[in-house]
Amino acid sequence: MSKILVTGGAGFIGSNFVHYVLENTENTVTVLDSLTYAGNRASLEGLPADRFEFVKGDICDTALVEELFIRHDQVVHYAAESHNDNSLHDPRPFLDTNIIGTYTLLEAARRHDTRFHHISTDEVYGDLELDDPQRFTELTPYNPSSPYSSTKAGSDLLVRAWVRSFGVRATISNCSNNYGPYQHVEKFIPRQITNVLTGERPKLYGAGENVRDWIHANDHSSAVLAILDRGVVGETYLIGADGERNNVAVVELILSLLGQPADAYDHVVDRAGHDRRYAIDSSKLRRELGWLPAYSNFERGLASTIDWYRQNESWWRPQKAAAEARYKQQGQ
Ligand code: NAD
Ligand code: TDX
Repeated sequence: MSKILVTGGAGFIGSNFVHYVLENTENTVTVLDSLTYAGNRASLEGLPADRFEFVKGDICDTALVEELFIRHDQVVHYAAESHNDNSLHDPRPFLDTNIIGTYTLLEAARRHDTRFHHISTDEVYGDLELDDPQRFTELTPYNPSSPYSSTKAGSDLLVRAWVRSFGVRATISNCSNNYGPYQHVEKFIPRQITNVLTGERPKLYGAGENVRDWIHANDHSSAVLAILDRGVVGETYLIGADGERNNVAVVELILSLLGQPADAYDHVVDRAGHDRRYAIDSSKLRRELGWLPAYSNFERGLASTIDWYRQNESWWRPQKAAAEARYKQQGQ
């Protein structure tokens, strides 16, 4: 049994991980989260009080981080500024949280010899052409495109340096695009679902040909647990579920699942520097740690995600107007 500290546990993937750990293991969990616009305490409601604690605070706060590392065996680090579009308009918080925040945690892991798992993204590898037969592997060179992905790449490199220089017991995972419950409505899939639910049309950037490799958040969580249990310190593992789809196809599926005509969407201004395609080869994780995704049917996973947004309007409603106001300013 472990005491796990989860940074960013009030965000989308972190909160899914916390639910997953408490449902599937006997471990206890403490969440450290500063509750930025992306963090939501309501994502952590109903958890067992004897195995779950919430601490509101910043990962850049050295004294608070020190106090928390003293009483935990393992740290899983999800906290980040995570949205590419925001990073194009105001990069500074991305440097503070993704770089300085990760540095602050690594120094504590070094002082306390804490097992540390760093959550990262496939975006550190840049993008692929639509017709490239290759997918990203652990050996693909780093080539990030946006302020967001460059700060994530920087944080990965800090972790690698702290492993090599100071012997920190860390692993890294780089995962593809997640979908599922508790995702902020600024992101692609929840934005389109909640647009339709509020009588608006989905908004596709540019032609909508860009490809993302979708994985359900629960499959991301099971992979992270496998790495915490059986991963080799110093190693990087790519996480993906062979879910490549272009954005038009995803919007058409959302429209059809919600009973709307397949062409009831708008094209809007494209994202600056928009990555064409991400695709993950997760064979190392499957081969070495025996991991397999459970959600092999994207349409079924998307349908249950749509149901969740239908049934949890009180969770997403308060975010919706502000997120759309930001997009409107950007012509998106
Ligand atoms: P999110 O934006 O939904 O959640 C981020 C959480 O971190 C929020 O709860 C926020 O309050 C918290 N946070 C931000 N700055 C903080 C700080 N300084 N101190 C403490 N807490 C802070 O993000 P997400 O989509 O859940 O992503 C989580 C992690 O997974 C990120 O590291 C991201 O890079 C990575 N990732 C995301 C995806 C994806 O598809 N969303 C894919 C691969 C990797
Ligand atoms: O309204 C939209 N219309 C649209 O066409 C939005 C919000 C997005 N898009 C496109 C842009 C991308 O091609 O959809 C795709 C997905 O967009 P996002 O949800 O913003 O995700 P992405 O930029 O791919 O990054 C996500 O996956 C990798 C997460 O936000 C990152 O945190 C993670 O690292």
